[in-house]
Amino acid sequence: MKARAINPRPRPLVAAASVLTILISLLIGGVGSATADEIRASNAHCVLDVSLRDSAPQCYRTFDQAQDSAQHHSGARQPSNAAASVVLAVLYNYSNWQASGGTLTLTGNTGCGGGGYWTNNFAGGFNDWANSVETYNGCGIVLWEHANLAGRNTGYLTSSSDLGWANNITSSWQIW
Ligand SMILES: [Ca+2]
Repeated sequence: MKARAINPRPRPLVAAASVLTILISLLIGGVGSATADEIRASNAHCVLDVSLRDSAPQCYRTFDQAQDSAQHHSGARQPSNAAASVVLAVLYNYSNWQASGGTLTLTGNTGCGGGGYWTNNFAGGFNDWANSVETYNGCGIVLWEHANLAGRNTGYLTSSSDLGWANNITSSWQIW
């Protein structure tokens, strides 16, 4: 179900700020366009640091560029004070981990298994979007049908080539 139906009155200033941040990220990353819908349509490869409060996805044209950024291998894009990050999970728009439809890489400041735990709603471009997932660094993920961990959930997944009933309908997640 669309997040809009769950939360019929989103805070417009927050939404506008998110779109602006995504726009800036896209310009820096070189993908080009602006809105969450355009991120979706462009099959962008985005990285979100879930350990930072209110962080926005950084988006790139290619999966390799996104992974370089996620693992801080790409010096040119890294702020000098950036902390090391680890990949927690990669979500794919398509089944079978096909990156061509766009990806969302979730990173944190530590892996799982040592108490790492995160939860969030999917940003606009990634709501009702994921079809497959792979997790890393001791993590697993639970995907929920609605925002704020509501509705049905997938159970704890470390890897799934096809989310089945949950394809294109999940709106929030937990990782630990
Ligand atoms: Ca999809």
